[in-house]
Amino acid sequence: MKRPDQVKTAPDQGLGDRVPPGQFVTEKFPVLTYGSEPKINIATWQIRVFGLVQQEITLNWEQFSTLPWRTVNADFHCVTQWSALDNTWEGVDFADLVEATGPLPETNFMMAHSYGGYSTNLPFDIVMQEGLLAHKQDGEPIGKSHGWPLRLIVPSLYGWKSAKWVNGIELLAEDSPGFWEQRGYNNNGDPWKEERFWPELTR
Ligand SMILES: Nc1nc2c(c(=O)[nH]1)N[C@H]1C(S)=C(S)[C@@H](COP(=O)(O)O)O[C@H]1N2
Ligand SMILES: [Mo]
Repeated sequence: MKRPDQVKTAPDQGLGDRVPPGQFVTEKFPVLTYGSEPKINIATWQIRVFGLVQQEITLNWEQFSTLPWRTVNADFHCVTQWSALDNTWEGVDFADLVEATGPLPETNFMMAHSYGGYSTNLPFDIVMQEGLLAHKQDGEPIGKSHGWPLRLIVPSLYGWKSAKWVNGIELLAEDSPGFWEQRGYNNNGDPWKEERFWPELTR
């Protein structure tokens, strides 16, 4: 892995403290998918919220679309060092969907599950605060390769925490590593602290 002091960083690009250390700004929004892209039929699409809840819920697309929508403007930072600035996302507040289930007080973590088997773990308070279940990007339905019809967006963490094709939210008391977190990615993934890989891999 390149060390941060060997790569061109944000200050060279005149963006000041807008871009985390070791990142390059890209104009386009690249696709980053491990494995093949799941094929999703909107007629059978579902999202399920389960685990430490009073009342588990499963919604189809029609039911999901009746929830209140909001728009979020955010930057996106991938651990492979590209950052895409000023993305507009529209969708449902993660907290609105999850509060409908009555999360139990011992919920400290969550796992996002996706069509195709991808997963990523997150601290519950961060996602409740800023998580968006996004259906549109820059005014258009999210592209099929970018997670259509629904992806999680958690702007303050590296992109791998923003699960595409999300179909499950599992509330947990104990943390447990998701797909990339089991394969060498840092458990937390804060781009401002460059929490890219397991500490023992970057030493
Ligand atoms: N289901 C799923 N979600 C995923 C991934 C993936 O491979 N599968 N890749 C992650 C990574 S590493 C990044 S940087 C972003 C990339 O999103 P994009 O392909 O829309 O740029 O999605 C994240 N979410
Ligand atoms: Mo990524």
